Amino acid sequence: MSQPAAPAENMRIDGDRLWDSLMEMAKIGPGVAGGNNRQTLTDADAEGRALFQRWCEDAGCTMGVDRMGNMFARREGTDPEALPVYVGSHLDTQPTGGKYDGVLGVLGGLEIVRTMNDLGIRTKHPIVVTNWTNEEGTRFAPAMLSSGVFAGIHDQDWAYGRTDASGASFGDELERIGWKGEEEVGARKMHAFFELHIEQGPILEAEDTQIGIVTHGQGLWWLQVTLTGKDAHTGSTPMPLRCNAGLGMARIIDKVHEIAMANQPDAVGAVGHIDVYPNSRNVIPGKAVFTIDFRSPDLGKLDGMKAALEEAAPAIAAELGLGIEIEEAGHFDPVAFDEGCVTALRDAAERLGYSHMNIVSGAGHDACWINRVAPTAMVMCPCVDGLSHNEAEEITKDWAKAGADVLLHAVIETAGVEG
Ligand code: HGY
Ligand code: MN
Ligand code: MN
Repeated sequence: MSQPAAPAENMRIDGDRLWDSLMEMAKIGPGVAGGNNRQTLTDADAEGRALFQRWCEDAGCTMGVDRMGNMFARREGTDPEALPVYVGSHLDTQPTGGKYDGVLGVLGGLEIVRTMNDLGIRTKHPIVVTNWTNEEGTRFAPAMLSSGVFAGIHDQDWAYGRTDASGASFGDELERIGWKGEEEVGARKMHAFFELHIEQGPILEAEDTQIGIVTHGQGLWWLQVTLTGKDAHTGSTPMPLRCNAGLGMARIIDKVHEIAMANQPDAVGAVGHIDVYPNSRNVIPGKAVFTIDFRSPDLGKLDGMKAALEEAAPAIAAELGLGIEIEEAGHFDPVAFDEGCVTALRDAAERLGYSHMNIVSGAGHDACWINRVAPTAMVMCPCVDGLSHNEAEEITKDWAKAGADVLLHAVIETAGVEG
């Protein structure tokens, strides 16, 4: 007679329910091409938060909110004194974002609570599902702002003062949408933190692998460069007399690419944010403001790229008669996640029979900061063509289910099942 499957092997989430929740959330803050534009602290963000809170309360959780708007939905454990196991990610999106970046981790966390309710599972440690405010850093730089305040990296008042392109401040916008909570940021202590996230790169799909066990995350530098030249007529100004900030920006952008290519295979560099003033067809730009994004899993390469840029950019500016200012707009060193949490995820994938591989996260995540204050690890699922930060971002229902199944098992194992 065949051995009955170990009870745990049959413990799976409800993939259809998770998918339906993802599709429901995706209706809030729709993009123009099938994805999402639910930027942080907008009315759409507020609407998504309200839906998430309703779902959590329907699942028997109590919601706490801290002074950065971070949301914490708590499912009680049998030992109320035990530090909770946290799961979660972010509900805010890029302006041309996908339906799954961040959202899968938040709603995957809710799904494991719903599944534990269905199965009548009681854990020793409470479980808390989290939505971190402003992970993307696209409206208010830097990325992972609120998990950074929670981890003691950023000062709360400094974060409140961050402004968007219109000059609106983070603090005012958080107040305006009604999600400025009372809790002290960072007062909560964690037994562990797990984040489920789409890979946002091509590796898992190319390797035909269902699960990424994230052992490390690459580090990041965001450098905001301001070049100052002189507005002048594009037609009547002789070439030798020009102070063209747009030309300086173009040469520095090319230099960013050159520096990243000189540090292959483990380095990337690009400029995604560009503002040119006065941005008129027949005016030579007198000012250019742009942000350089360097990343590498190798600390030496990461800091070396920054140093190379800080040497080259002023020389380019001087050659063109431009003023230059370089501001550090975001930074974190490469991250090594907690061995115990990583093993819990890998054992879960093994037990569930999902193909899995170790992977380094190319993108930054809230887990990169929470790793500073609690044992932390991440689990990833593939995404189609490795595409993300694009409205065409896609995953399959099976990939979402596999990731949430692994999250379920790792969290239950870490939280301890009682009775
Ligand atoms: O920039 C990042 O890596 C993240 O998607 N915010
Ligand atoms: Mn994300
Ligand atoms: Mn993102």
